[in-house]
Amino acid sequence: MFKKILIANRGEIALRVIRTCREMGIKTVAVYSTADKESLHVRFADEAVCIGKPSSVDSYLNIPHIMAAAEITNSDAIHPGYGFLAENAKFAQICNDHGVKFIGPTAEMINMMGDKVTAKETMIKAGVPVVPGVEGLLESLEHAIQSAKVVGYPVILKATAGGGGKGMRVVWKESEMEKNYTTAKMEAAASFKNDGIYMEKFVEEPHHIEIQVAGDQFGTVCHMSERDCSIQRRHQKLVEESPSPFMTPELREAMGAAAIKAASSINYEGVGTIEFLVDKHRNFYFMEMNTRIQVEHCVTEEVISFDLIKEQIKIAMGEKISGKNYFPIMHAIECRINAEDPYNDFRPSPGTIKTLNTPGGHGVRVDSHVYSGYTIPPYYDSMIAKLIAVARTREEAIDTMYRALSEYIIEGPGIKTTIPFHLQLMQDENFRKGEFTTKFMESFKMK
Ligand code: MV4
Repeated sequence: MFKKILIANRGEIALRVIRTCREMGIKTVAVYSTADKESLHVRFADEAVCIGKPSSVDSYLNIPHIMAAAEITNSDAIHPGYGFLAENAKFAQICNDHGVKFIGPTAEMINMMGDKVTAKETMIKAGVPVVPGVEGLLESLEHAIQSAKVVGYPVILKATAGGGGKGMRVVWKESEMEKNYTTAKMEAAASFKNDGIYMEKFVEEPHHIEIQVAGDQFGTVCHMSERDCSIQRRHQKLVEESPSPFMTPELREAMGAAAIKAASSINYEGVGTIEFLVDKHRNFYFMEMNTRIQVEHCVTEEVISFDLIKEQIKIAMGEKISGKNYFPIMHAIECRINAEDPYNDFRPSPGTIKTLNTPGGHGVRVDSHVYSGYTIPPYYDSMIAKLIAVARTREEAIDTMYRALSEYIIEGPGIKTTIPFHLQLMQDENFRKGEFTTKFMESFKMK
C-alpha cells in the first residue's frame, strides 16, 4: 500500500529503515542536514532532500522542512526512527492531517504516554503494577514532605514531562527534601517547559527490564519478550541483551501479560516498549512506555528472528498482526559503539575515520552508517555502530561478542571509541555470571 516512505532521521536507524523498505519493494526518501551530505542514508535512499543546516532544530527537528520534503517527493508515509521527532505528538498529528501516514501510534497515544503522571494513572486503572508512590503531581513542598512520610524514605522525584532519567532527584531524608524539590522543579521547567513533578518510592539496585510489544489498528496486542538494559551510565544505555539473565519463565509470563495489559488499555497501535523496574525479589513495576522503535530493537529481532521495522510498516498500512506472543529462541547481546573515550569519562571524541575494519562471521550483526573516510559530525549523538552477537547460549554470545570486538578497528586522528570498555566488560566476572543491576556501572573501573 505504501509506495514511498520518507525517513525523518539519520545515521544507522535511517539505514535500517531503508534496508527493510528495499526488501518490501517500497521506495525511500532520505532527508539530511548539510552536515550529513556524504552519509550512507543519503546514498542508499532512492531520493534525498536537504532539509537544513547541521543543528537539529534547523533540520531533523524542523517540521515544516520535513513536511515540505514529504510533499515534493509525494511520500505516503513518514518513518520517524528514534529520537528527534519520534515521540512528538504534534508532528504525528501534522503528518496525519496532511495525508502522510506517521509510522507509529496516534498523537493521542504519544501524549498519553509522554506525560508520565497520566501514563501511571492509566496503568493503575488498567491493573498494571506501578512503583508505589503518590498519585498525581506534587502540589507544593509541604505536599512533598507529607507524601514522603507516607511513602517512606528514600523517595525519588521525577518530572512528569521527563523520562529517561532527566531531572530525577533521589531524596534520602526529610532534611534534604527542600533543596531537591526546588532543583527538580527548576530543572523540569528548564528542560521540558513543564515543572510538574511526582514522587515514587526509590527502588534500590533495580534491574531495568523492558518488554517489546506490538499492537495493530484492530486492538490486537502481542509481546515479544524482554530486553535487559541494566548496563547504563548516566541514563545512557551501553549494553542490552535478551533474554535477561535475571528472567524466569514465570516472571516473563507475568511481565508479558502486564505489558499487553498496558498497551491494550490505550488500544496501542505500532511497536512500543514497556519499561519496568524489577527489584531483587522479582517484583516488577511499570515505569514508562516508549512509543517508538528503540535503539536496542535489534536484540529482540535476533532472538525471535523477526523484522520489527517490517512489522511497524505493516501495522501502519493497516495489516492485522497474528496476536501470538514471541519467546526467545537465541541469546543476543548488543554493544553500543560510541565515539567516546571510556578512559576519559566517556567524553565525546568525533573526527574522521581513517581505518575501519568491521567484524563479521557467524553470529555477528553490525548496524552502522560509518565507513572509512567518514567524518563523525559533532552535532548529533555519538553512537556510530551497534554490534550484536547472537548464539544459542549467553556464554557463547559473550564469547562471540569478545571475538567480534577484537576484530573491530575504528581509527582516525582524535577518535576514541567504547570498544575498549566493551572488551573489558565481556571479561568482567560479574557480567559473565549475569550478576548486575542498574548500579553496575557506578563501580565499574577501566583497567
Ligand atoms: C527509578 C529508580 C528507582 N526507583 N524509580 C532512571 C531512568 C528513568 N527511566 C527512571 N530511572 C530510575 N527510576 C524508582 N522509583 C531508579 C532509576 C534508575 C535507573 C533506571 C533504569 C536504568 C538505570 C538507572 C540508573 C539510575 C536510576
